[in-house]
Parts: sequence; structure tokens; C-alpha cells
Amino acid sequence: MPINDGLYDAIVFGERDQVVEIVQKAVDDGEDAAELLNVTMIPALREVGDQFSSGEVFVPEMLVSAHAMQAGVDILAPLLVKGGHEPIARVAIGSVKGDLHDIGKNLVVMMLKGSGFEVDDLGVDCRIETFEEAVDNGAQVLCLSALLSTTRGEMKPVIDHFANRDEVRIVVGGAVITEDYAKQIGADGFGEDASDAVRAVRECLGLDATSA
Ligand code: B12
Repeated sequence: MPINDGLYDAIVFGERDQVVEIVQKAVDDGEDAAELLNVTMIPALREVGDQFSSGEVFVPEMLVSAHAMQAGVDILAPLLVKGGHEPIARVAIGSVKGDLHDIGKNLVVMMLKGSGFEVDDLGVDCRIETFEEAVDNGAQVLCLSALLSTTRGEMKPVIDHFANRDEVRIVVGGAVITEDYAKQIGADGFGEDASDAVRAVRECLGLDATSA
């Protein structure tokens, strides 16, 4: 699927109504939701990040683009989350303490749900107690998301907190996380993107990584 230039620009410029219109039309035309997301929408939001880095745009513009993106993702959500079978396992996911980014986390939630997991979405700015409560409620895997170099340091304290609880598995991810970093802090798994998150969660549960 080629990049959808209209949609790309609508996200970059934060044109929410236009995003809704274009995504809805694409869905009505039977376009593939995951491809639309991966080929056009995520790269568009990354471009906004690059513009922020180079001082071309500021936080308010990033926020408007994020809202426009989320409006498009909301339309795609039912197509990404199919579900309908017995849950494979219970997973809880949250952005770590101090981190308010949630678009990537929300995509991971959708992919996990779509792959048969029961998912407890803990939201953003999650403290250790929030993860602890999720484990008390039956979570077998905790997924931690971080987008800032200043918040990724919040992952290790969570991992250390559950170090003596062998039954709890921890998978980490987010733009500032690498496989090496995940190993360094003692995580059980690392996922590059939303589909890779499913592989990582399945693997850390000892399940075949590919079959859903
Ligand atoms: C939108 C955005 C915002 C929005 C967030 C809105 C929201 N509801 O999420 C707002 C405006 C609030 C924001 C604020 C800030 N932001 Co900001 N933001 C972004 C931006 C442009 C896009 C993020 C995004 O949604 N990407 C798209 C999603 C789909 O990708 P993703 O999050 O990486 O997720 C994928 C993978 O990483 C992975 N994944 C994610 N989580 C997990 C978890 C697990 C377990 C797994 C396996 C995988 C996984 O799967 C996802 C799907 O494929 C990025 C730029 C960028 N390049 O990422 C900057 C960026 C992350 N922000 C940045 C900064 C600096 C900030 C602020 C500090 C700015 C400020 N001065 O106030 C604040 C911090 C607020 C806070 N305390 O969190 C920097 C971070 C730099 C750094 N290395 O630390 C970036 C990189 C911009 C830049 N180039 O400088 N931001």
C-alpha cells in the first residue's frame, strides 16, 4: 500500500476532521487497517516528533497532531481488535511513572486484544502500586511503555519490585527502549512495535511466538 499523502499531511498538521474523513473513507473502501497505520499514520506522527526536535513545532502542535492521530486510531480500533475466543492469558499494560504518552501503548493494547489476550489497560503515569494491584487482580504479564529518556529509568524499579515473583513476567517497549536496554534492566521480554509486543508476550509465557 502506498503512503496516503492526504492522511499523512492531515496528521502532521493536526487536522482532526480531515483525518476522520480520510480514515473512514479508507475503511469503507476496504483498505487494510494495520497497513494504513504502519505505512502512513505512525510515520506521520514520527515526522511531527522530528519537527519538534528541530524546533519547527512545539508541544501544542504535537498535542494537536496526537489528537488527530487518536481520532483516526479510534476508527481503526474495531478492525484491529477482533477477539471472540477464550483469553490466552491476562496482561496489564501501562506507561511508566512520569510518562504521559499513550498512543503507542494503546496500539499495543489493541494488538494484544486482537491476538486473544485479556488486557487490563492501566493508563499513563503508572506507579509501582498500580502494577502491583494489576498483579493482585490476576495479571500474568506486565507490559511497561516509555517514550522519554527521562522516564525509561522508571522501568527497572518495577522489574526489581517483582524480582522474587517468578510467576510475573515483564515485557518492556517504547521508542526509547532497545533490546540491549531491556536485557540490562532484567526484563523478560522486549517488543519493537505493537505486533512484536504480541510475540514478546507469547514468548515470555512459553507459547509459540507466531501462532495466535
Ligand atoms: C505525540 C507526542 C507527544 C504528545 C503525547 C500525546 C499522547 N496522548 O500520547 C504530547 C504533546 C503530550 C507529548 C508530550 C511530551 N513529549 Co512527546 N512526542 C510525541 C511524538 C510526536 C509521537 C509519539 C507517538 O505517539 N508515536 C507513535 C506511536 C505509535 O509510537 P510509539 O509510542 O513509539 O509506540 C510504538 C512502539 O514504541 C511500541 N511500544 C510502545 N509502548 C510499548 C510497550 C511495550 C510493552 C511494547 C512491547 C512495545 C511498545 O509499539 C508502538 C506501536 O508500534 C513523539 C515523537 C516520536 N518520534 O515518537 C514525541 C516525543 C516522544 N516526545 C518528546 C518529548 C521531549 C516530550 C515532552 C518532554 C515535551 C515537553 N517539553 O513538554 C513532553 C513529555 C510529557 C510526559 N511527561 O510524558 C521526545 C522524547 C525525547 C526523548 N528521547 O526523551 C519525542 C521523541 C519528540 C522528539 N523528537 O524530541 N508528546
